[in-house]
Amino acid sequence: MRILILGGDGYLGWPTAMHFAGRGHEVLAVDNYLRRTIAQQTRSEALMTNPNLETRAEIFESLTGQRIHTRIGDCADFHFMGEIVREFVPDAMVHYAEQPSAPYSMRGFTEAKLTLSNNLSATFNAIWGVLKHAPQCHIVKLGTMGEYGTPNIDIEEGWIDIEHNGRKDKFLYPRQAGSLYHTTKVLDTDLLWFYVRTHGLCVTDLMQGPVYGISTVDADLDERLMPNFHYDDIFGTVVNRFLVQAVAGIPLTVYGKGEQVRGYLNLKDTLQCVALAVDKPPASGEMRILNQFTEVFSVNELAQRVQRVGSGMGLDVQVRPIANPRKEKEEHYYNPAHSGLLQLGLEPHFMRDEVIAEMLSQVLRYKDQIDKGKILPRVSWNVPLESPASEPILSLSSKESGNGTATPLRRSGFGA
Ligand code: USQ
Repeated sequence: MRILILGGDGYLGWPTAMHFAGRGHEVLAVDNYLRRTIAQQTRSEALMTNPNLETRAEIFESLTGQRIHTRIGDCADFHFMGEIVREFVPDAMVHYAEQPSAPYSMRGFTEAKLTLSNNLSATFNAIWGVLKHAPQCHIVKLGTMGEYGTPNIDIEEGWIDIEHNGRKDKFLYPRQAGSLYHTTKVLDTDLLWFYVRTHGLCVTDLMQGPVYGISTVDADLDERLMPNFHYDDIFGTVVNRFLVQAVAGIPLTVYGKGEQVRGYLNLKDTLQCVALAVDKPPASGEMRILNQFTEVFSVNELAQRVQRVGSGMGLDVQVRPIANPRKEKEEHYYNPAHSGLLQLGLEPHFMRDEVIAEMLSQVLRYKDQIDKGKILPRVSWNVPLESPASEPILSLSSKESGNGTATPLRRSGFGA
């Protein structure tokens, strides 16, 4: 198949590109390095240095003989997006090309606007690229479990049957996201559903939980092929952050009461899920929504697991709850359905102690590269309105480098 990967330089996009190329597909990976730019501007660079997309593709080809085509450009620009789809005519398009950080989206007006316009424009352009140039193409869109929020009822897989005044109908499951980033994913879903209804697009919307891990079959070939492993407060997801904190001897940063429950999955399972979605598409005119995670944990459970396994490896792992910089329920009901991907054939890699130990061992190799100033939260959900609209994204002064155990970094619109 011809598979177009939007956001092919990302934590998930790059391993996905290698995964499909390794299975013999013709792959085109597209990216504009937005995440790299934001990471530099907010001092949130990944733990390992990752060569750029073109170089990684060359390294991958030299090691495996398999080619990944690359193009650098902005999916939010329809001139670029339309040309890409017209030239490549994909059978499937995997869409990751979004600003993926909830904290970044809550930092202030500039960041909120960038997140909204980038994410919605990329999705809109992807839809129109397909409508105009590749109408048979299956769009596999990465959504998020965060679209649903944490309602006090069971979460269904995308849809809910409602009976009202004696009549029944089926609707998108109610969405109530907890950050502007997550809200852009809700809006993406609505856009896709609109074009499925009106133009018969073929869409899979994957509602993914937080992903963890560094290792994939292809990334393990050479460290230059590793995914971008972030541990900072902006791009790092909670499990990856806890692994790095455990290795660096920084108390694990449980936010608030730590009873927030989410559905998690190993990076290897993201690859499986996306491949299953591509291999087994829905019918044209169908919007298939699948909840993409393998097991649920509270933040406290995650911290305890990392502490137990890390201590067993001789690490000094402490857990220290800190004030929650986010607005989210810290104790809540959580029971999301997730049978769709299992039915398609997903074989989960669960977060067993050996898996945590293996990830800690990998991070230990990069211990000297950990910047302890990147750990504490710098963005609060309470203060973004104070951030002046014209303020540049960020230039931290050297005195804000921090030591990882001091007071969180503070400045107007960027406090904790
Ligand atoms: N948390 C802590 N301590 C930390 C970091 C996070 O307690 O040091 C907590 C958060 O408050 C939250 C939970 O851990 O309750 C998950 O946070 P996260 O940062 O791992 O995940 P989130 O910001 O929700 O976003 C991540 C990805 C996003 C994806 C989402 C799936 O960055 O792209 O959409 O996971 S989900 O969370 O299911 O919406």
